[in-house]
Amino acid sequence: MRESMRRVEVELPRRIVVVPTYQEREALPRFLASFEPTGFGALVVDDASPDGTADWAEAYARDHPWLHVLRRGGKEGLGTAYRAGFAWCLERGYEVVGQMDADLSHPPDALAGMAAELERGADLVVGSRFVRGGKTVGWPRRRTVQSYAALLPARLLLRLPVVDVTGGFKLWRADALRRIEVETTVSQGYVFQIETAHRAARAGLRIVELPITFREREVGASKLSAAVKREGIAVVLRLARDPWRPR
Ligand SMILES: Nc1nc2c(ncn2[C@@H]2O[C@H](COP(=O)(O)OP(=O)(O)O)[C@@H](O)[C@H]2O)c(=O)[nH]1
Ligand SMILES: [Mg+2]
Repeated sequence: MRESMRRVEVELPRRIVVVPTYQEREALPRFLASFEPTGFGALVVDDASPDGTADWAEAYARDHPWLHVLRRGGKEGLGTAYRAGFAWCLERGYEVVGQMDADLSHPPDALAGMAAELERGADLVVGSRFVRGGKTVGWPRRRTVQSYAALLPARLLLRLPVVDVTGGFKLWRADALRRIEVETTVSQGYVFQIETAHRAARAGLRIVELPITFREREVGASKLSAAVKREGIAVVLRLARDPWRPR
């Protein structure tokens, strides 16, 4: 058989991490370089970033078959990006689906230990800033106070067993995402993290938190806005009144 006719079967990883991006053209190349050795696949979900994040990612994906890019029409919010990304991964039969920020805040080398917890029987593993051994680097005190101000009332009102309920570094067993019916979550923005933690707890999933070191971004800017915070309060209050019930 001629070389050119031989089809090369590339075994794609059955584990993938969803990486939402908005205006991350500067951070993404560095993130992907540090991510590649993990052996996980990555799905970049970009909301038409004007800085050309998606164009760059698509070009990079041509030589990096473990990378996929989902382009969306406009900035619709972190929660909607995750819903679209999770649907993409579940349709394609991935067994483990994760979440990570593109700004190098979450350490890729923690993924192996998180995956080991799934193999030991966890349904959801949270890379946690706020359990013993976890920490945040580069956060002004104001940001720590803000984070606790969001996290503590949400934890109390919803009786969440997770400490780092607002964090965005997680690995899910694909079946666990199906159990929580992630496609029917309602959050547009960052409160998606709390909504999914709430559903995970209500569904009785086995949740493990592992300590991580979170580093505040050195390039690009945070997308956390006042509207996102307002939606956070509204959704938490709604969930407290009318919690989701597993089928
Ligand atoms: N696709 C998409 N990604 C978003 C959106 N908002 C934030 N992100 C991404 O979500 C991740 C976390 O956002 P970031 O601004 O770092 O939030 P912070 O760490 O809380 O300051 C980053 O990778 C952002 O690019 C959005 O509306 N759509
Ligand atoms: Mg960030």
